[in-house]
Amino acid sequence: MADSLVPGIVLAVGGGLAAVRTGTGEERVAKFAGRLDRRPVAGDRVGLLLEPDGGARIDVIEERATELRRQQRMRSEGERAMKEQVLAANAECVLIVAAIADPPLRRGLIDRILVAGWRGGMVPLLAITKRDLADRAAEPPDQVLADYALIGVEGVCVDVRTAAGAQAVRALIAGRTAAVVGHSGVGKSTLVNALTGGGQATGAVHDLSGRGRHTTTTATWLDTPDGGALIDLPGIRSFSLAGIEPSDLRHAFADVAEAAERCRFRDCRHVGEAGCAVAEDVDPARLASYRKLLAELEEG
Ligand SMILES: Nc1nc2c(ncn2[C@@H]2O[C@H](COP(=O)(O)OP(=O)(O)OP(=O)(O)O)[C@@H](O)[C@H]2O)c(=O)[nH]1
Ligand SMILES: [Mg+2]
Ligand SMILES: [Zn+2]
Repeated sequence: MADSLVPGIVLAVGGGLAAVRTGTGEERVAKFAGRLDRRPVAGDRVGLLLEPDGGARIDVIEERATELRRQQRMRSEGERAMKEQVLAANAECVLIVAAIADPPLRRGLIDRILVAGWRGGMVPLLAITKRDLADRAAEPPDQVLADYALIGVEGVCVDVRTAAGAQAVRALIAGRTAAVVGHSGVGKSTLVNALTGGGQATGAVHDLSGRGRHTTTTATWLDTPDGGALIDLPGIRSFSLAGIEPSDLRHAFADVAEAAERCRFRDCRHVGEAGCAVAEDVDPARLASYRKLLAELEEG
């Protein structure tokens, strides 16, 4: 990094500007240098040129240790135009948040984030929220947690609004940096607030003030008191995978891969062949999600 630049971290990006924090803890609003070859995102480590008027300019974006990427459909350029989008940089973990109910839990979405997280170099973690709504759950949360534990994903099921729930999520993250991802309204900001000491308005605040539901619109980096940080992300409705090969699915579907070794036929596609161990041993919800993703990747 050139002598005149100071190191900083990107806290949030919006409207062609970034909120950054310098190594000395000072926060500034920064412009982007014209020569940047990509857009900075929350979590990026950057080299800043500090301007005398209190502004700053991002001159360098350092190589990212991890990246959470997806494809985004471009509204302006017709139905099929897709663009790669980096949601967060340098998080050690991706905390996948899904509610038991309201909105309903979607394994397909969890699996997509899981694949993208592993591919991007992050440790995936699972927080199932709204435990208090268990009587409305389509499937028992313990079953969901057990299925993911089988492939090495640690998880908890909590009511985020309780102290015990927040503590369980805190223990899961264990002082690391985590990008917090999931469908809108599952409780991401609620848990980020609980773990960072608040400061951000959440649904509850807005419900009280009668302004309707609060929705996070910008990825935001927030420190946790235990030395880690959380990147609170806007809710996602869909998650299209970017830069993923079929072979990248093996981590997220280790249960399928393991059973496949016991199929009678070496080239078994697990679609009704005799002696198929996958059909026999793998949870049908897991298998359905795997098939859907595989078909999509093979098509693309
Ligand atoms: N019953 C119940 N409600 C919860 C729980 N966690 C969060 N909520 C409520 O769910 C609503 C949405 O919470 P948020 O934290 O704003 O959700 P979010 O995931 O950040 O939503 P987006 O920013 O739109 O992506 C709020 O009214 C919360 O109070 C929970 O464990 N149980
Ligand atoms: Mg939010
Ligand atoms: Zn098979």
